[in-house]
Amino acid sequence: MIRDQATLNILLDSVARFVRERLVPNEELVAETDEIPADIVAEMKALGLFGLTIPEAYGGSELTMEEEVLTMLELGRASPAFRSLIGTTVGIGSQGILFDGTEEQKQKYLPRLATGELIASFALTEPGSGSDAASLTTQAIRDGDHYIVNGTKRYITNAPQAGIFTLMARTNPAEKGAGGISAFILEAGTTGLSFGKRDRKMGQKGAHTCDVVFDNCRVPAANLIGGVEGRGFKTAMKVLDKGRIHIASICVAVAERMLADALRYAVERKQFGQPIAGFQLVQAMLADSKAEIYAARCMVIDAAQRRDAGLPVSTEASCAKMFASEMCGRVADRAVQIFGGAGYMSDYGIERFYRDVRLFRIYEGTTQIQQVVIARNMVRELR
Ligand code: COS
Repeated sequence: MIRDQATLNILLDSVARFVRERLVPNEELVAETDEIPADIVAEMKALGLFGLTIPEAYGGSELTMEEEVLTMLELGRASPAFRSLIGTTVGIGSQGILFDGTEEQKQKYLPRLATGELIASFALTEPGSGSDAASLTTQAIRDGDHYIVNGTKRYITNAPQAGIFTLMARTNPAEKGAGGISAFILEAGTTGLSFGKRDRKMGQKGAHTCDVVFDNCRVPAANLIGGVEGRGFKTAMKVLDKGRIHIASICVAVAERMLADALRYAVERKQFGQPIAGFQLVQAMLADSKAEIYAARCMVIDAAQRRDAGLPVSTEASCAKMFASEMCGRVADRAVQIFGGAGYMSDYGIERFYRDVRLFRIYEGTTQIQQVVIARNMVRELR
C-alpha cells in the first residue's frame, strides 16, 4: 500500500541519491576497513533511515510494507553491509517490540530506535540451534522482578554496535518446544553480557557478527515482550515473515546492481572485434538475469501488498525469499562470468558482491527452511 505517492517519491529520490553519491563510492573503503565510516552512519540517521518502519507516533515514518520494499529496492543497490546496519534495526531487531510489545515498551524503546540512537539486534540463533529455532537452550528464569539469563547466541548481526537485543530465551525449561520460549528486550551494558570475537566472514565486510554470551544477566521482568511468557517463538516467526520479504527486496536490488554493472562491462568490453554484448551466449546470461530479476521483483511487491492488505504471508514471504535469494546467486555467478578474468579480480568489485550475496540463501531461514515452510503451509491449507 502506498499512502502518499508524492512523499514516497521524495524519499525514494533521496535514498537513490545517497546510494549513488555516498554509499557506492565508499564500498571499497568499507570492504578494506571492515567499518562503515562514522560520517556515513550519521548521514543515515539524518536521512531518517533508522525510523522507516517505526510508527509516526514514536518518531518514525511508518512505511507500509510496500513502501519499505520500494525503499529497499533503492538502498540495496550498494554493498549489503550498508543495508545490514539499518535493515537489522528497522527489521528483525525492532519489530518484535512493535508487534507484541506493551505500550510502555514501545514508548521506552521505539523513539530511540527511530533516530538511530539505539541499534537493535535479533538474538535467536545459538551454537546448537539454527534452522531448528524451537530447540534453543538459552534460559531466562524468573527471580522476583527479574529474569536471570544464561546461554550463548551465535552469529548475531550488529551485536557489537547494538543498544538493545530482541532475545529469545526459554522461560520454561520443562517445555522443550516452541511453547517454552519467551522474547525479551535486553539492553547492552547489562551486567554479565559479553561478546565473542568479531566473526571472520566470507563477505559483507562492514557488517559485524559475533557470539553474545549471557552469564547470569538480570533482565527486568518489565522487559518480557508483551508481558506474557511462552509467546516468544511466535513473535520471532512473525518478525521473520516480515524480515524475509525485506531480505527478498534486497536480493532484487543487489541483483539489479550486479546486472547493471555486467551490462555496462559487456557493452564496453570488446573481443573478436566487437562488444561482447553482441554475442548471443553473453546475451543469454543478460536476458536470463533480467527475466529472473523481474519475476523476483513482482513476487516481492505482491507479497508486500498482501501483507499490507492484512492477509497471511508466511507462504508468500518464504516463496519470495527463496526465489529472490537463489536468483541473486545465479545473477552474481553470471555477472562474474560476463566480466571474465576481471570478474575474479578484486579491483572490479563484482567478486565482492559474489561473496556478499551468498549469505542471502542462508540467513533469516535457509532455502531449505523456506521450502519446508511453503510445503507445510500447502498441506495445512489442503486439510
Ligand atoms: N507466524 C506465527 N506463528 C507461527 C509462524 C508464523 N509464521 N510459524 C509458526 N508459528 C507458530 C505455530 O503456529 C506453532 O504454534 P502452536 O503451537 O500454537 O500451533 C508454533 O509457532 C510452533 O511452530 P512449528 O510447529 O511450525 O515449529 P517448528 O519447530 O516445527 O519449526 C520452522 C518451524 C522450521 C519454520 C522454524 O524453526 C524456522 O523458521 N526456522 C528457521 C529459523 C531462522 O530463520 N533462523 C534464522 C535466524 S535469524 S538470521
